[in-house]
Parts: sequence; structure tokens; C-alpha cells
Amino acid sequence: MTDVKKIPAAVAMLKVIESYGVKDVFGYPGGSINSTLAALDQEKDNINYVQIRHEQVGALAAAAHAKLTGKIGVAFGSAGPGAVNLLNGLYDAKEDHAPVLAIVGQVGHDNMNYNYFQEFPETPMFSDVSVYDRIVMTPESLPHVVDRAIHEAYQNKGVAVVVIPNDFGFDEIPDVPYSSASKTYDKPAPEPVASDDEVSEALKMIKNAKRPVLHVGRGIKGNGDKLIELSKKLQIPIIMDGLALGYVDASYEGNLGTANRAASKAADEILSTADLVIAIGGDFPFAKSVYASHPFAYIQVDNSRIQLGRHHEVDLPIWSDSGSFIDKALAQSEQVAPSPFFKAAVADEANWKEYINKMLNVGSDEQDKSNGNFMDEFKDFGKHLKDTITNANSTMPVAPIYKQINRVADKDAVFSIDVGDNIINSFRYLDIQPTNKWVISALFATMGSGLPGAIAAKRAYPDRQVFNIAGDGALSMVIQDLVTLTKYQLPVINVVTSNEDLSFIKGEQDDLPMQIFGLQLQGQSFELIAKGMGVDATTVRNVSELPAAFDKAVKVTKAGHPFLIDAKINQDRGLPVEDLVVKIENGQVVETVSPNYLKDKNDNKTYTLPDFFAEYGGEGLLPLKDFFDKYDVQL
Ligand SMILES: Cc1ncc(C[n+]2csc(CCOP(=O)(O)OP(=O)(O)O)c2C)c(N)n1
Ligand SMILES: [Mg+2]
Repeated sequence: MTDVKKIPAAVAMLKVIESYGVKDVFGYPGGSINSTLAALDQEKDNINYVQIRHEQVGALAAAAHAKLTGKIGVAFGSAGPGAVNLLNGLYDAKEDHAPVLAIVGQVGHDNMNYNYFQEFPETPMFSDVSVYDRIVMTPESLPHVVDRAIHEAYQNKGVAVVVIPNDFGFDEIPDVPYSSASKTYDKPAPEPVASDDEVSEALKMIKNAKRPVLHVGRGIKGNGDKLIELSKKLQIPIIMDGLALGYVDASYEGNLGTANRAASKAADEILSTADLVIAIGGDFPFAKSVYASHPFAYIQVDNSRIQLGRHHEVDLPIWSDSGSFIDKALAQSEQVAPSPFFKAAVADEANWKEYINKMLNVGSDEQDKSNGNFMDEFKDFGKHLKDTITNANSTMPVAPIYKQINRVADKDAVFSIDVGDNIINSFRYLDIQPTNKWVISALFATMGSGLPGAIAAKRAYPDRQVFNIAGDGALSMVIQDLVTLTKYQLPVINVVTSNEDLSFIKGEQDDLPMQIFGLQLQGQSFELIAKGMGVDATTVRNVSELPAAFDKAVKVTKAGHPFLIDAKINQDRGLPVEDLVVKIENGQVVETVSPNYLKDKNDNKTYTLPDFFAEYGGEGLLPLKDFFDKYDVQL
């Protein structure tokens, strides 16, 4: 018998990972993960080690990679603190059902269970976050366990954790083929299909409804055009969950955008008056709020059985993929006559879009007030500290920044959007088309996800333009990884909306029985920080300076280098559509501003809806009733 060639077990592990098409592994070294690093060195022609500066960034990048590409993301960290730091990103993957493999270091097997330095039982720590969580027991089983882990992460849409006693990774094992699921894991499973009877029952309910609404989530991916066809044919307005953004053409007049807080006024208003909601393929994390206004009938279509009935009592649950449900609904229905409710919804949304357009263009006619290069001004650090580093009462509104992003964004740009007001603002102002890709920490909603998402995006799509759009609080949480953009020359356009505030939380505190507390952030110059890390940058304080800053960002990034724009913006709250309360009483629409919002207004004047809109520059916005009256909507 010929001798079988032997290779280190960690190299065998990497060969398994490579067989699934993985190109990048995000991680950070430590004593207990050295055997994996040695293997990454040995395999460097076949797989890339991407060194991030904090394990949470690696895990968030792996999660973002999985969300953007649909393919497994891989992150690693060492035992103890490295493992703990991974958790934030792994929870993000768990919550957004992203397949991620986490390779976690452990002390050598002969030191385990002796309370050795940095040793502690890791599997219990990862048990909640994972769909698969194993410690490797022999060097020979390492490739097998990793193969299973990847397969489980894909099948169960979550995090698989493999803890490796460090010495096992160095041990030589026979270089033999091992059973691998890499050839079969991505074969599509048959999709459930709605029956003809279920579809005709749904169509009957729609026919009997006066105010039906389509509420769609990310399950609509790939079927946005069909949905629009159905919306036109049956005269039903579309409301989206945030994750459906980009999947349904935003310029279609019957697409009202998203509901809840990061929302369009029309979406919230119209949903509050629906007598039938047809929900398709969504997780709807805010169902408890957005469905609370009043009773309505509910049809739910989902390709995952476990989702059915999760958000609302279901009158008609349909276990089906969205495309085949819509195909059948189109085939089995007739064109419906123009409906007053649909017309009113379209007009309401058009009115909102006019407002959005107005906000995007605020200050466009401003003269350029820039006074030279910021770095030139920065000669006397102490003297200029207040004026040049902080936003020093900046009055620049946020919306014109999005106008610039929309202006310079390539058709297939990738947007990584961090948590904070930028979620609300990007849902309202960012032009996300089906040709774009975008990523957020949706359900876990962790601050600091923007930069890791941009790193992952640029690694996965080197030829596409990538934006990281982050608040000052959010970027600060992962700011050390700006240097990762330099290290790997990842030409990301970073846009920081610096308001020296945790504005998203301020909006919440504003509506609570409390003073605003604990939210003010110390100002800092992101331009200087970025430059200190090798990322070219500029500071912008006026709308008139924005076009030049964005032109420069495009120029620098097209030349292959990262860029950062520190946009010093004001602290204004965006129009809080969530404070509008719409009810139907005695056959009339009654729309008011929530008492939580009004509590601070202790003047005795009556406060009307136009007063509310005007506070946010929305003088042209009209109450829902105007549209219902105009089109004679029956209630
Ligand atoms: C890790 C983490 N900590 C706290 C929060 C709660 N939180 C959500 S948004 C937000 C404020 C974000 O501030 P910033 O990034 O400055 O954006 P802004 O809202 O000011 O535009 C906070 C504190 C969170 N989501 N994630
Ligand atoms: Mg902020």
C-alpha cells in the first residue's frame, strides 16, 4: 500500500471551505487560533485572510457578505475575548437568517478543562446564536465537522460555530477525500405553490374588500414587476417592509414605500385604513405596531410555513412562494375598474414624494461658502478646535447629502447603511433600484454595521461602487477599521452624517415622558481621523460644498482609494410620521398627532396637522382626509 500524503488538519479544513467557493475569511489572530493562521498562510493562493481590527467587524462583514451574495460568510476569532467579540456580528447573522461559519480558537486539547489561560467552555456561549455549535474532538474530524457546519448554516439559514483546540489544527492527517456537501448544498429545493382554490378564495376576499393593501417583504425578491402588474390589475396599493426596498420599482405610482417609523406618510396612513391586508413574504418585525390601529382581514402568503400566522391572526394562510401565487392570481382575475381608494393612495404618495423632493433640494441655490482647505485652516489646533473639529451649530440639513449620493451613485452601486437616522433617511431619500444592492443590520440593528458591510461589499464586488453611510455614533463604534480600507485599498465612499447626537434615540426620547438625556456626542473630526489612517477625506458644512466633495469622492475612489466625507449636519428631527394617528370613526377619517408628541406643547393654542407638517418643512403636505374626500372613498 502506498503511503497516503499527510497535511495539517487546519489545511484540510480550509480545503473544505474552499470547496464551497469561499474566497475571503475575515478574522483576527490570537494564541489559540495560530494553527488556523498557519493554514491560511499555507493556502494563501487559494483563500484570502482579511485582517480586520476587531472580531465584531469580521463577524459583521461575514454576515454582510452572506446577505449580499447569498453565499456563506466566514469569520474567525481566538478563544476567550476574541470569541466574545465575535458575538455581535454573529447575532446579526442569526437575526437576518444569513449563513455564516464562525471558526473559534480554543486552547490545546490537553490544557482543556484545567481552567487554563483564556480557556472556558465556548459551546454554551454560542449555543443561542447558532444553528450548529460543535467542538472538534480529533484532528481527523476537523474537515468533516466544518463540512457539516457549512451545510447546516446553509440549510438552517444561520450561524455554524466550530471550536478548534489549537493543537488539532497543526496535527497532520491523511489528505484523503472526505464526504462533502459542497456539490449539492445549493441545489434549489422545490417551492410550495398556492392551490387554485386558495388563490380563488383570496381573489374573492379581495373583491369583497373596499380598501385592500398589499404588504410585501423580502420574499418578493425577483417578482417585483409581477407584483406591480397585480397591483394595477386589482387596484391595490403596495406597502413594503424595509427589506423589500429595491425589489419593487420605487417610481411606480402605487408603491407607497415602507410603513412604521422609517416610513412614508402615505404608507402609514393607508395601512391604518385598510380593511384587508395581503401580506407576502415578510418578517414584519413591527407588525405589532403597524397592525395595531384597527381590525382588518388578513391573507398571508409565505414560502416558509413557520411564518404563517406569526404577525397577525390569519383568515387565509397560503403556503406558497410569492411568484407562483402572483402568477396564479393574475391568471385567475379580471381587470378591476379604477378604484377611489387606489386613486387616493396614489395621490397621497405623490404628495409625499413632492415633499421628499423639496427636502432633497433644500439649499441647492446656496452659494459655495467654503473657505479653503480644511487642513489649511487646521494650523492652530487649540484655537480652531471648536470650529473646525466639531459641527459648531451646523445648519446643513441631511437630505441634500442623499441628493448627492443619488447623483453620483453608479447604477449598480452597493449601499451599506448603518443603524440610526440613516435608516429612516435612506428609506426616504436614497434611490435604491433593482440594479443596486444594499445591506443593513435589519432585525438585530446593531450600530457599527455600515463599515463592515462596505468592506464585505467591496471584497465581494471589486468592480462595483460601494458606499458606507453611517452616523457619527455608529461609525465611532468600528472606526478602527477605516485603516482596513487602507490596508487592502478598498475604494469605499464613506459618508458620515455628523450631528454630534444619537439622533435616532432622540426621536424616541422626544415622544417619551422624559427630558432628552445622555445622547449628545462629543464632536470629532472624522476627516482628521480618516487621514490619520490613510483614508483621504474632507469636511463639509454647507449644502453648496456638497457637490465638489462628492465629485472628489468619486474621483478618488475610481482611482482605487477609499474616501470619507465628514458631513457636519444639523440636529433636526425628520418628519415623525409615526406620530400621526389615523382612525376611522363614524364613517370618517380622523387624523391627529399622537398625544406623546403633543405632551411638550403646553401652549393653549390648538395644534393642527398643518402645524405639525410645517414644523418639518412640510407646508405642502395634505392630511389623508383630503385625498379620501377628493376621490370619495367609501369607509
Ligand atoms: C450597538 C448598538 N448600541 C446601541 C444601539 C441603539 N441605537 C440605535 S440608533 C442609535 C443612535 C445612532 O446614532 P448615530 O450613529 O450618531 O446616528 P444618528 O441617529 O445620530 O443619525 C442608538 C444609540 C444600537 N442599535 N446598537
Ligand atoms: Mg449622530
